[in-house]
Amino acid sequence: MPPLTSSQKKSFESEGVLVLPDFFSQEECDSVRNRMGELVSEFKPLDQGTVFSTTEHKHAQEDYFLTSGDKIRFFFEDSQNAQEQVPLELSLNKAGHAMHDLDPVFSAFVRQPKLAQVAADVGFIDPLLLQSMYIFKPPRIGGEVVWHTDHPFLWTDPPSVKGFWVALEDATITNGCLWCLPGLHKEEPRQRFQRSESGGTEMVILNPDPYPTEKKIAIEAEKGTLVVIDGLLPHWSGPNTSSRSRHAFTLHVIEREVHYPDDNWLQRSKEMPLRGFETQLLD
Ligand SMILES: O=C(O)CCC(=O)C(=O)O
Repeated sequence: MPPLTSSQKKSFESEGVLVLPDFFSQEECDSVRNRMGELVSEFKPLDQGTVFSTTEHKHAQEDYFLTSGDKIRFFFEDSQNAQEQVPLELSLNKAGHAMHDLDPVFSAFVRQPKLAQVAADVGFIDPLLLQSMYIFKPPRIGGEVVWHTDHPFLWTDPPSVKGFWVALEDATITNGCLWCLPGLHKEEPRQRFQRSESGGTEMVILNPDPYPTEKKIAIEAEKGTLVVIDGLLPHWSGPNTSSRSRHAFTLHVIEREVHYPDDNWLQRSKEMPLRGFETQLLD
């Protein structure tokens, strides 16, 4: 996999999104899918489950979510019978947020020269791997992910976060693929998600205007496709109304030499500092 071409780099700068089909092999995708299957089978839901919903936000006040930045935790879909589905992965919304540091299979998946090279090509100087999520988007109950940008959730001064989203299964309009608003990453952030004095979190609205979603484009992506998303690019995914799941993995990366505020929701313990790609570049 060669480094990005100059036209791909220019396109990412102007659009805020870059789609790279066949970036990961079918086997690489299956390695993380199978590993997640094992992690799910070890999970004891009755003790720990919590619902993750971008429309309801109840999770955002719960300790189980707020302390998950350096753990592997599971979050259910917000559906009446979600926790009774068999097998369990048919009820899960996502797992997060540190598979890439805690699990050897996920660590090997992200710490590959080809991914480190793309990160360098889209501008990272000294990248830190902040957050990983495995998104299940199960058939019929997989929920909408509302329009948002990633910077408000993973705030740095100056903004530096970028998302590396991987289709682990074919993502189509019917099973809830990503959509985005190309070019809008040049606008100022409209909100900031931060820890509140009460011990929970709050969404501070900086600009209440809705995004001009009539300009949205669908990112239908075959298994193995990498989608690089600027931290200020508005994106969305619809509910999965189909009979097929839409598994995806996403890694959020920030620059080391920026300010990472203490009131960001995602905080690591001192024993588990953020790490980089720790691999050679392709050049
Ligand atoms: O996979 C999805 O549906 C949403 C992913 C997302 O919002 C992200 O990776 O930042």
